[in-house]
Amino acid sequence: MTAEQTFRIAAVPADGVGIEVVESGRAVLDALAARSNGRFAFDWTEFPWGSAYYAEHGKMMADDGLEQLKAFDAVYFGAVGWPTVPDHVSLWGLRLRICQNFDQWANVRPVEFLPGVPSSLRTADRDDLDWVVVRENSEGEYAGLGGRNLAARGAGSEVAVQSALFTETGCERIMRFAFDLARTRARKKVSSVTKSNAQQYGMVLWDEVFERVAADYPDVETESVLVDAMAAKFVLRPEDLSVVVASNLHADILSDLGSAITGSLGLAASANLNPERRFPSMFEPVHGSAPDIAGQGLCNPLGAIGSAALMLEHFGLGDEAKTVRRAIEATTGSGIRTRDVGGTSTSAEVTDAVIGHLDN
Ligand code: GGG
Repeated sequence: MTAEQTFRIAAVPADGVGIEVVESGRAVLDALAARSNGRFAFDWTEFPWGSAYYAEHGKMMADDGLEQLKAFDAVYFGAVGWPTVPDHVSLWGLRLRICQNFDQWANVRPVEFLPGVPSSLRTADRDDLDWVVVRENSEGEYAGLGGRNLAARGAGSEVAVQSALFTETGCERIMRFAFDLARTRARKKVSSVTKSNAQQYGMVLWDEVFERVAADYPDVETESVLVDAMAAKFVLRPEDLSVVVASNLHADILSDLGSAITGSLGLAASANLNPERRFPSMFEPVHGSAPDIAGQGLCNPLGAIGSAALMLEHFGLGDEAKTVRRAIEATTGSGIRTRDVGGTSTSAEVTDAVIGHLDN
């Protein structure tokens, strides 16, 4: 049967547990398509890029890899990083290469409490919190600017400079994205994060743009918080958060903190969006490749499955995204959980349970 709509997805599992969780996410999406009575289908192409590819070819992806990916509606990514390749080489050679070349400037990272998942922050009146970290994903501290005076290497006097790039355009677009997102949520609030007391150029520009953009959204509550205070707030007053917008580095750290305090990094989903849709967007769990548990069937596939739900939303399949999220909640709520969230289930058992709950 030919489907009414077929979405072409490039799967890039890459390294370690990325391989397992991408398999889980694909299984869930294929099960969903099989239940759609021909309304939609997914056409997958898998790319073998990553650290194993590097060992054979001396590069993390094919030279024409970006050209190949352009033909797809989305990229579904696993995780990058393996002990045989320096981390900065693997990250820049694959994940950041895709994000930056496809101008995926908005990284959306929802943080939420899931039923049955133990969290020390859970109390009777704080049981179903959720907030979203919006990460500036194209510049800031990860702009790749700087250098080392390698001539001094080994002499004990080497100097390295790593600059952060903040442009008014980059700041403004991510802030408008955050404000527009806040308008869709029950609590219309944007918290902006900086370290502008100590970093007096880029971060002060960020603060000034935030103030200017906020004036266009009088219906949205705002606050500006220093990153150290925001880290404390994540732990002490998460109920005060709705949308948190931060630079590449700050949001990278805060979103990991958010997922850890709601139970596990393995639960966290993310979308790297090119909002203009000139290039494919990329969907991936927040976690890395976890070499210590890779290949053992122990990793938590829910971050990757949640990322697949974000991809469904991107395809305009909002109801189906809700179905997947409900199935995730039903799974954790019924006690089917991997080790990282206090359970004993394998990755395959969790994946099967999610698929089993798609019909409910
Ligand atoms: N699936 C996400 C992933 O592989 N992350 C590896 C990593 O080190 N990322 C750094 C970053 O998020 O910029």
